Amino acid sequence: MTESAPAARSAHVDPFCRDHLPPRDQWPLLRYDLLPRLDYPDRLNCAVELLDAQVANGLGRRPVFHTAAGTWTYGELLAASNRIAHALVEELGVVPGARVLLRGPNTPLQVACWFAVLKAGAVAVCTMPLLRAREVAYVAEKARVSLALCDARCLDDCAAGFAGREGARTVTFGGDGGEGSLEALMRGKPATFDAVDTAADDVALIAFTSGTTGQGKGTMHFHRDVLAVCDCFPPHLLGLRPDDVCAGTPPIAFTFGLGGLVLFPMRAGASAVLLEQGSPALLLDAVERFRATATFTAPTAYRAMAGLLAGRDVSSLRLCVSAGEALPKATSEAWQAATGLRIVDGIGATEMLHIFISAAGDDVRPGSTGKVVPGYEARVVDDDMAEVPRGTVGRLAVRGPTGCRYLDDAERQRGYVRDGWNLTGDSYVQDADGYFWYQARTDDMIVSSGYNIAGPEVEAALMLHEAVQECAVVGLPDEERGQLVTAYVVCRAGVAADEALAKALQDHVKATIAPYKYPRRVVFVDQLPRTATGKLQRYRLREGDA
Ligand code: 3UK
Repeated sequence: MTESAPAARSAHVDPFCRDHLPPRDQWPLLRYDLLPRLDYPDRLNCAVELLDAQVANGLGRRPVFHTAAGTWTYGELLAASNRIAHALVEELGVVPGARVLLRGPNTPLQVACWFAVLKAGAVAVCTMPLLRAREVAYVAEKARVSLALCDARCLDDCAAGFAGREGARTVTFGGDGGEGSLEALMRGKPATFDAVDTAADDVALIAFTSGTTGQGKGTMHFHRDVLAVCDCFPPHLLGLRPDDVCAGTPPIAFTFGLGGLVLFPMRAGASAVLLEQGSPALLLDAVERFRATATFTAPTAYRAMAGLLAGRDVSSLRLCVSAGEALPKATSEAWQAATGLRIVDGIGATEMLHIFISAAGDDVRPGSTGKVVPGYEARVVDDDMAEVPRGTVGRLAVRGPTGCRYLDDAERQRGYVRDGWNLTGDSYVQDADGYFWYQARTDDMIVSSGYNIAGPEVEAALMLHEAVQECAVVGLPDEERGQLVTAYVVCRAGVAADEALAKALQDHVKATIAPYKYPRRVVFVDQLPRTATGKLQRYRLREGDA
């Protein structure tokens, strides 16, 4: 373990991140000894490793990003990011350690900005395009941001979110390229840049959680962490090759998207399709048009795409990765029936940066998330952190080369990290073969008449019914039972949502899983409340906000 090794000298001139990391004794145990390749040098700039090193490896003329507007090569991405880095340092006063907010749909230029920020030794703070001014203001304040690089199309919320910040400046890109724009500031700058020699444990990015329950939390990740996620899950489960073409819907502000669409393909010398809008239908279009070999999206999107495949050619696909929410067995089977491909499910978290439990190929057991990813350790524990016997429900605890360090939030830090383990807030069962079976978010367990009922299990049963497009199952307060198992159901197009269907769904659940788990109330809705990353907001349903 490198834990006891003295930290390399930080390159940060602006000490904000270092000063707002949690106290060392509240960090998770960071383990680099579980895989030989995690033995990184003390000085490391992950942007150089992912980009400059690949051009040095001879990939300069190879494609890195495909969009409707054309293809960018690794060499073009390198040149653009170097010019932007010059603009940041020489025109915009960015010093190592400064936080730079990035905002916009997934585009090559936004990714070039991301690399430029890291090369300048600064810290990237990406925000979802869906965030509104109030949320931008929250992120900017929490991370003390004074510069934003913003796609011209999202300027309004950014400018409004920055309005009250003294000395704060927003620079746009992707617009008309006029005076003051990023393009104007880049003009004439050299295509080479001496990247700041950061310490492996200098903060590289602050990722905000999507906040299923309230204000997002800022999670801090080091340069080393960015490489670690590239070197654990992808090589062991995906085996990306230079001719792979990744495509997906998540924004790069969601670390699922950052990994799947930028970090993982680039570490492998492969390319990715960047979509400015991420609907299931647009993802299918992209797969066909760019002959994508790998997709990264959420379970609901696979379920929707399975119904849209008629007349489509998705024969280029060889890998489909699902994360963000539990992948219901019904969705996994529907996708396999339609494409012949088994979805690779994986649980990740913003706090952990990326995926730490997964399974691929013949190792997949539908309904299970998989086994611990090489490089990580995972176990199911009780409230005293003792491992529970296999087959018993408990809390998921993980550790490995990445882990939770909240920005300036001692209370939540104590909730997420205990005894050096990260507690993700999920309840799981591990079976005798080492597979992990998702039950529910710890705070989503329904307790009805003394029974513990996992909402997602009831959802999985409902989804086996042909009338159901999507559903969410929560416990609503009930005098008699404590909580009443309540199902919110979105029907497939053309299905009549009536009493008779409600009864049929209840009977179907009773016949599929233990009858006491059936939804005593069924509510038909047009859509379900979701976060910007597509996650169900069960708390809103519990608060009666359907
Ligand atoms: C839930 C899952 C069951 C789980 C994420 C891949 O989702 C990501 O990060 P978030 O911070 O949310 C974390 C929480 O989401 N979850 C995610 N994946 C699964 N539950 N099965 C899954 N496969 O509650 C977890 O604690 O938004 C996912 C990569 C990077 C990510 N940030």
